Amino acid sequence: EQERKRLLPLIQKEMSDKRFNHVLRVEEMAIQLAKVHDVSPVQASLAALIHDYAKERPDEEMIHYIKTHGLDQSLISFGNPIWHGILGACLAKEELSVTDPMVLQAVRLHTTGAKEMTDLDQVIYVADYVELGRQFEGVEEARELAFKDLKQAVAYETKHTLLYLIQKEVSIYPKTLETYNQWVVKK
Ligand code: DGI
Ligand code: FE
Ligand code: FE
Ligand code: FE
Repeated sequence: EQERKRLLPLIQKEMSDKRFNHVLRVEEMAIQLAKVHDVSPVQASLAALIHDYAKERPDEEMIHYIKTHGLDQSLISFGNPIWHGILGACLAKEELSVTDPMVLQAVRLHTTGAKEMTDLDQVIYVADYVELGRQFEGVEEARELAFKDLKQAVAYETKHTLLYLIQKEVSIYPKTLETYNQWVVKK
């Protein structure tokens, strides 16, 4: 696609080779998952390519952006892990002229998930977690679930991310808890 060709160099110059290679692996995984789960591979590719676009911006620049663009000010007490998806969606629109609201939402939610997630949101959330470069205990189970049952893969990722964050005793972003309550808690 033409759009992909336009974006690749713009994305690459924002990040280290290591992160760019992660982005390409997320794209590969997102396209595969999209095909299995009846999601547009074009939207999956685009969202994957821009999902970590803001990840290497300096903290001061991100804080300034949050203060001046009417974003939720409680964001400031978190940090890059929580900022980069939200700002990534904003900056991809402003700087890369990506306009598809579905793609931008998938980028915005890719770290925390949300109570309501479209199939595209789920594909990006999960593809980031199970791309072939990821190595952690349980990644193979998560990968298998990603192809078999996307919703269960979202639940698995949410539960294990939360366990990991709690073990580290770091703050939990409210949206991460909302995702847990919606996707993990048995009803
Ligand atoms: O950007 P990536 O490293 O590819 O992956 P990501 O955007 O999915 O996650 C970035 C980090 O954010 C990851 O280490 C887990 C962390 N994270 C997810 N939810 C929360 C969180 N960190 C905090 N402090 N609070 C959260 O609620
Ligand atoms: Fe990310
Ligand atoms: Fe993720
Ligand atoms: Fe990522």
